Amino acid sequence: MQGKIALEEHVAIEPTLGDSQVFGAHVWPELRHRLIDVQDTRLGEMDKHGIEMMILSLNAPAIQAIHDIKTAIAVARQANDALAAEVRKRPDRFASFAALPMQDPEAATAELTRCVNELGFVGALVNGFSQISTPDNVTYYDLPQYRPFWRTVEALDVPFYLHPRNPLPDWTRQYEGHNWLLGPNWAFSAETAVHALRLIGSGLFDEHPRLKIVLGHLGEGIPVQLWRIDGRNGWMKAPHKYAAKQGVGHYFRKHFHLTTSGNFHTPSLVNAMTEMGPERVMFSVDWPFEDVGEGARWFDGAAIGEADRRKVGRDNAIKLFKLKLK
Ligand code: GRE
Ligand code: ZN
Repeated sequence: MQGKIALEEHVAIEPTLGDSQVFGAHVWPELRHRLIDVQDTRLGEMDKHGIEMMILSLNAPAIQAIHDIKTAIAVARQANDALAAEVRKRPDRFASFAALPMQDPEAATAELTRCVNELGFVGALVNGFSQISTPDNVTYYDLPQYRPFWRTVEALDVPFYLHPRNPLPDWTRQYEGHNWLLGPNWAFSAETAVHALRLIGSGLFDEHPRLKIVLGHLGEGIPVQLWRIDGRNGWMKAPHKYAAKQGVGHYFRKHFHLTTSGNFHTPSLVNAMTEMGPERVMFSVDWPFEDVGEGARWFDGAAIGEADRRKVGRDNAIKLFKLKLK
């Protein structure tokens, strides 16, 4: 399929580049090049595999792991200016998500506003919880201090991409002796799914009914668990005791959009489309950690209808991000 749009596609700047090295130390020269390159190899891969546009974002965990608040604010600004400069060179091929210093909710709100209103960014991509002031102070965005931030996200009418990061070493005892479970194999999804469910359970979406959240990797495992999350031994009639008014599935289907990033498996795609509706699933790769060619070849040949391929490959993203393409 020509004209695809991909939206979990990462770029690193000098201060965040090192964060990705642990995920590909054995192929670092190649991974490093892919992360800092925008207009050369990346654009070539897009041309070769029918991707008209990538929405760029910073690598992970990047800003979220900079516990010094002032530095987090400064590096986010530096990253967003760098992303904006790349988009300016090829606005027909690239758009961008804002990196945000969530360590300071007011600064994050101001930076998102600047990025959307002045730089033309189409949303935000945040790498999970933030470490604030000290490395072990882990903060999730369902907490009350983030409500003014969410009010602004809603008012700006831009989607918020909740992207994975690893849990901190202090919080990973269940993985002891099984480091292979960390990162994209498992822990990224487990961590991100819990964060998304925390947002739901906190009542955030009752307070802000127009928020739009994007999850990668076909929903970080949540779609296959939706029935069970709300089911809970139905005959016992034990309702959720949480702050939200409705069941989890209600909010997930109303406020969340999923991408195929790093999850090129047709049964999982079909399941996501079945649970969410084909309007809420969008093609993505997860460059540079995944290959554009592999993702594109899989998607182009996946056994889904052509009308759905068009929606997932292109039209849903144009609508959600209000992209101005010819
Ligand atoms: C990602 O961005 O999803 C990612 C990383 C590091 C390794 C693998 C991966 O940030 O999918
Ligand atoms: Zn990613």
